[in-house]
Amino acid sequence: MILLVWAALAGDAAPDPDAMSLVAGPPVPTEAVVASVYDGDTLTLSTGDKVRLRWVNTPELKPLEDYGPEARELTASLVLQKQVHLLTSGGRDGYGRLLSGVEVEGKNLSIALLEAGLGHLFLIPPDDTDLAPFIAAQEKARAARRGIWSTDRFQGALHITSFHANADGDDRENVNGEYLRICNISPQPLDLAGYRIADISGKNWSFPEAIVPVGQTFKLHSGRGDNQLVPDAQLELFLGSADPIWNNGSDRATIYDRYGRVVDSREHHADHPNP
Ligand SMILES: [Ca+2]
Ligand SMILES: [Ca+2]
Repeated sequence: MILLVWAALAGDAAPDPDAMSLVAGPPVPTEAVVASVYDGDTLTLSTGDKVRLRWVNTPELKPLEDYGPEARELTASLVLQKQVHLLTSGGRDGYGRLLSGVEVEGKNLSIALLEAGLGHLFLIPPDDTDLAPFIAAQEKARAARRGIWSTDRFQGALHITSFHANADGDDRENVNGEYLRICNISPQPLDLAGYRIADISGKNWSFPEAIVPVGQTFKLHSGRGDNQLVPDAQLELFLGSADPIWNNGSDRATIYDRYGRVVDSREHHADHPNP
C-alpha cells in the first residue's frame, strides 16, 4: 500500500491545520462497531479509532452551519452501535483519524449523506474510486434542492470549506500560511480561468489558471509559489501577493466567476476559528 506523505514532499514540516493530508499510522481494521458519532462525517469505532469519512464533507456543528445537526442525526441513525465494514484508503489524516468509507447493511454511508443533501462530494487525493454513484447521489439531491442545496452557500460551483485568515506566527513572515480550502461542488471539472477572490473591502485577486476535478479541493494561498496542478495530490494555488491579504480580526472572502457572479462567500472572525 502506497502512502503519500504530502507534508514531507512539500518540504513543509508543520502539519496542515485542517489535516487533509494522508500520513502513515497503525494498521487499520476492516470491520468494527461504531461506538460514537461526533458529527456527520466523524465517528469513533469500538477499536478506539477515530474515522473521518471519505468522499463527503458534512456541515460543521462548531461553529454551527446549516444542516450540521441533521447530518449528525442521519449518520447516528444509520451506524451508531452497528457493525460496519470499513472502506479505508490506507491512510490517516493529520489528526491521526482513519480516512475510511463506512458500509452498513451493504449501503455506503457517504452516498446516503449525499443523497439526503447533508453533505457534498469531497475527495482527499490520491483516490481512484469510481465516483459515478457519488456524483449521481449529489446531483439527485441538488436537483431536488434538498438540505444544503437549498441554502445560499451551495448555489455556485465552488464552496469555501475552510478559511485560514490568520497564518501561523507573524503573517508578514508567512504569507502562504494564509489560505482557503475550496471545493469544486459542481458536477464537472471546473476551469478557474477568469475567477477571482475579493476581501471585505472589495480588493480582488485573480485565480491562477487551473482545472479542478469534480469533488476535489484546492488550497488557495495568499503569497507566491509554484502552483501544484497535478490532481493525484493536493492541488495548491497561489495568489502571488507580497503581503498578507486576510485580516486576522475579521474579514470576508468572496469568489466571483468570469461573469462577475458571486460563487461563494465566507466570513472569518477571530472568535470563531476553524475547527
Ligand atoms: Ca492574516
Ligand atoms: Ca498569525
